[in-house]
Amino acid sequence: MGIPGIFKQAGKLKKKTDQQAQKGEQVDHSIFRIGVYGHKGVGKTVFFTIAYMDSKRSPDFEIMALGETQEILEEKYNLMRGQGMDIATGQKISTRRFPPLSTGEQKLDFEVRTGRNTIIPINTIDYSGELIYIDARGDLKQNLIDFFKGCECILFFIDPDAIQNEGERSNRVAAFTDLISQLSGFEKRLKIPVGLVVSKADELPGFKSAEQSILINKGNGYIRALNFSGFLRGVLKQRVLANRPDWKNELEQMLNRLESFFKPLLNRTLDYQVFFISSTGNAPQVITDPKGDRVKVPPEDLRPLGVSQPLMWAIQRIAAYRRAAAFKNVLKWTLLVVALVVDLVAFGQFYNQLKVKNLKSLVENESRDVPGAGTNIAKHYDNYANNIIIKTFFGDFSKLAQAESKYYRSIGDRQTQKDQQDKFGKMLTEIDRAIAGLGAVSSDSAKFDAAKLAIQDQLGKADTLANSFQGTTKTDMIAQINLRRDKLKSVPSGGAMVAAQNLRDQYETFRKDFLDNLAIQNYDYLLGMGPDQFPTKLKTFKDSVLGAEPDNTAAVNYSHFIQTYLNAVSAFETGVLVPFRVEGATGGEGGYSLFFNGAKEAPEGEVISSGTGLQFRLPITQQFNIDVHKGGKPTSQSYPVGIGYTILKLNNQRIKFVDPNINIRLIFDLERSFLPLFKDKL
Ligand SMILES: Nc1nc2c(ncn2[C@@H]2O[C@H](COP(=O)(O)OP(=O)(O)OP(=O)(O)O)[C@@H](O)[C@H]2O)c(=O)[nH]1
Ligand SMILES: [Mg+2]
Repeated sequence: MGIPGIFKQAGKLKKKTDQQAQKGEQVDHSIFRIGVYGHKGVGKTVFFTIAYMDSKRSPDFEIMALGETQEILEEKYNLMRGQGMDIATGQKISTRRFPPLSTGEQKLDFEVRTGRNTIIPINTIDYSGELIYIDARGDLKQNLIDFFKGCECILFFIDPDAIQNEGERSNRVAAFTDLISQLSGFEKRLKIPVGLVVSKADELPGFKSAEQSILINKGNGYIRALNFSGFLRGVLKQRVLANRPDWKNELEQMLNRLESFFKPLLNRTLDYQVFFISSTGNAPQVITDPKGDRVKVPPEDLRPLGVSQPLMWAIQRIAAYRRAAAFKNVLKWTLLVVALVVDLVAFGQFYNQLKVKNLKSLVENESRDVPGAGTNIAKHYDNYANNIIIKTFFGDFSKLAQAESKYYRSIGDRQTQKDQQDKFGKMLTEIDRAIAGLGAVSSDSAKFDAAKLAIQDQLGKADTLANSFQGTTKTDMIAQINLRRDKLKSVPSGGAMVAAQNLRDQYETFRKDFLDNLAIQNYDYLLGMGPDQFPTKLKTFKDSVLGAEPDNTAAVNYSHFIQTYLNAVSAFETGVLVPFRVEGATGGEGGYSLFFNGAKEAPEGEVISSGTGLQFRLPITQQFNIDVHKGGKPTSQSYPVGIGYTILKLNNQRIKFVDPNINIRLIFDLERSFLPLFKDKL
């Protein structure tokens, strides 16, 4: 049939309806009119054929074809199964083929048995999809539109190719939007259910089973009332998708592409559904026909998926509408309630949007550099998440916000803590620098004191910061601060430093005096009690100068050294036994003895060469002589020993007390007695 033929046939159909009306025949309202709206090649004819044939296998949903419909569909099915007949030659065709593209319109009459014995008559038409392109010629298209206007449910078919192809998609969107607006007229609400049917779903990699045929599952009907993003979220979080992540992703992508299809629906009706069906189940095969052309043929194993779903749904929805229409008032109220719910939801969304906007600006206004920003941001999220309306009606949003809050709280804390620790580190560096810089201003006591005050102030701030931490971090920080505090304490003020230098100088003078006199073994001076002698001078310095500064650590230390020295001197005053030994000088003779002539306290006795254990008590309080005897008889050698400490001078060269004639030496063990007492004391 060429184009004119199509017009002729369409004209006939129109005329028939007109005639029926003229004759006063009642249009049978008990018939369910279901419109399958689909562009060329979308799979309408194959769908009708397969839905019909496949229903024969289903126990509770059977489609019976009436009159010529049966013939038409069975012929097509046979063709698909490879049992067709070439119309031209009358020969059997044993290769499987898809039915040819439709021409014109073909009325299809069915009876559907649902459940046990409910029989529902159904009317629809199959037609060439050419007819519905938006720029198709006038009256035929109008005829189709008239048919659709009489329908109680529309199934809009679209195939994956058209969804993927942007140009084709917008074509379909335009047709769909046009259809919806024609159906709803001036009224905003669409009064019939509309199903969006994605045909040839076998072309979608994630589509595997009939379970995936229905988009909005039982119990999730509310998502139809949401705006598109809410709808999308609602769809994707359905339980059936939980274990099909691939399908979920694919679905998300596809629904996003289909967004424009939902827009006209979302505003006009709550009664819609989306289906994914495949009439062939398995993908079609491509073969080379006898003429050498590549043709697509049905797979050998036809396993239709979900094909009965759109029809079952259409029947259920129409039945529900009819029941509702029987109670017009009820319907009115239902619609009102539905409208109210929609409005409420809309209001809720508006409220939520405001809240989200507010939240966004609050979060954006938080300066990230400020410590605690993370916590503040988390608080904003918390406030939003805990808003009772958001919590009740926008649970998803609330949960998301809670998650954000948790994230920011952790980041916030971590970030703040790190920032604060860095800050603390910098403070310490600053304090150390300032303490080190005190020396430079020590001569100017005003500046010095000011600088010290500033450091104390910084230490106070560091304290505050440290106290904002907890646990070991805090303990460590406080220990660090205390170290600096001690350091600061030990830095004397400007004046104090000068004084300290003075004190050090004076003490050093004393030390030098001591060392000088020790070098010349001026023991009378070092140990003597006279006013000009060393211990007296030392004591005066200690009492009058050092004693005046009991808080000065250096002064206290000097006093302590001086006191030990003076204690040692007192020990000498009461007498210290200094051991000495007599050795025969190299090549010397034996048989000598020493006599301490006139010495009360000096030990007496025979001194043999290398004898040990003899002692002198120092200081020596009376004059005496050491006489040398040989063979028990005095020789002419006699050595005078003076009062005081002069005897110690014997040690001047270690062997001072040597008589070269008799070759003995008298060795005072000053190393062990005197020097340990005084040396290094000062
Ligand atoms: N992959 C796949 N391809 C299909 C399926 N159904 C139909 N097709 C392919 O789509 C082509 C067109 O299918 P038809 O049912 O004739 O399409 P139509 O909507 O009736 O097209 P018009 O009659 O021109 O409006 C077929 O020849 C097949 O190649 C299906 O379930 N899966
Ligand atoms: Mg067709």
